[in-house]
Amino acid sequence: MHIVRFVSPLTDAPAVGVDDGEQVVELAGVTTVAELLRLPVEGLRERLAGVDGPGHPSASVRRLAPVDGLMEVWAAGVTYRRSREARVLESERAADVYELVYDAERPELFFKSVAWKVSGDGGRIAVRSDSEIDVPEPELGLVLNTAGEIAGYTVVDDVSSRTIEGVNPLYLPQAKIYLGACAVGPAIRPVWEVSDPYALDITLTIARGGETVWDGKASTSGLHRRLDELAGYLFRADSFPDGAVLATGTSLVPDLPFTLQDGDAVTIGIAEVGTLTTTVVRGLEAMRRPV
Ligand code: DO4
Ligand code: MG
Repeated sequence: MHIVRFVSPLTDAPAVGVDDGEQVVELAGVTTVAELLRLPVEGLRERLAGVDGPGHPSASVRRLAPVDGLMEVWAAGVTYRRSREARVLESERAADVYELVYDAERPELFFKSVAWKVSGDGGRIAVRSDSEIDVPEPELGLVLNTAGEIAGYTVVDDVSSRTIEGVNPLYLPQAKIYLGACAVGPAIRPVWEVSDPYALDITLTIARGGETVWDGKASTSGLHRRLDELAGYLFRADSFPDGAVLATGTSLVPDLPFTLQDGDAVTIGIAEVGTLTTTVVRGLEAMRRPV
């Protein structure tokens, strides 16, 4: 079962429902994911338990990113050995900051996106026009309720400019936060349905003109941190009245000088969680253009 945010065929407005793979049943009286994240995990489980049809055929609904209201997207960094190695290589002068943070007690956490800027499944992601090397970062996303409990899991793409981050780590916000840099979806898998979040396969495929130009596979078993530790640091000194999504870092980084190009199709799969597909555009104007 997945919690989905979608365009209701009845009202043409965003709605929230439960998808069992065959049909999506709208949740009566609930219009945002944020409302569900104000419930404790047990309350959410009870709220979803009795949901029953009739619904809309699952294949026919247009999914939206499962992020709304005052929800924020945050991300953890250098949580896998591969991320540490790739950043040490791309960094022009400050390679040791990545080695230090990998081993430090306090994790690296950074702000990624407000809700309205997040792209969903079937949407667009962007590479900046002032960057030459850009990559998707496929990451397991923790969906955290207002109490900081893990309520579910989703797929996050922490799209990043390696050019800008590589010049100076203080440029990280410009490398990581811009229109088109964050995609989340296609839905949320409730926490109680995922048996072992430390044993999930993650795949990344980048296709160009119908041909695969990069693909790779990893597993959350390589994660160097505990998930509740990452969530705990995020909630230590901050408040999230509508909950948050916390991306847990990447372990799939194409070797230099691979870069995303305009028109590439990026597909990220996480076992038991879902598959998120987006298309790359180049530059702000292309990202702003109506679909
Ligand atoms: O330290 C920079 C960002 C790292 C990151 O985004 C990741 O490891 O996924
Ligand atoms: Mg990342």
